[in-house]
Amino acid sequence: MITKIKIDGMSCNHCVMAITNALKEIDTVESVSVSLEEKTATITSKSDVSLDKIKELIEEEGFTFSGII
Ligand SMILES: [Cu+2]
Repeated sequence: MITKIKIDGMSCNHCVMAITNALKEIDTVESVSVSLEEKTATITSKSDVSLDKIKELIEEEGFTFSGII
């Protein structure tokens, strides 16, 4: 399944990599595509991913989870 979320606070490719790597830590996640321009992350996973977990990982990296698109 595909989950697309909005993230605020990214300013460069380092931010993109930090979020990509953080979200890939989730067991069921197969791939993550982050867009700096759109301020989004598209998460492909084998099954449902926990939004609470996504939010927690993003906030641990210092960014803001701004909901599902
Ligand atoms: Cu950055």
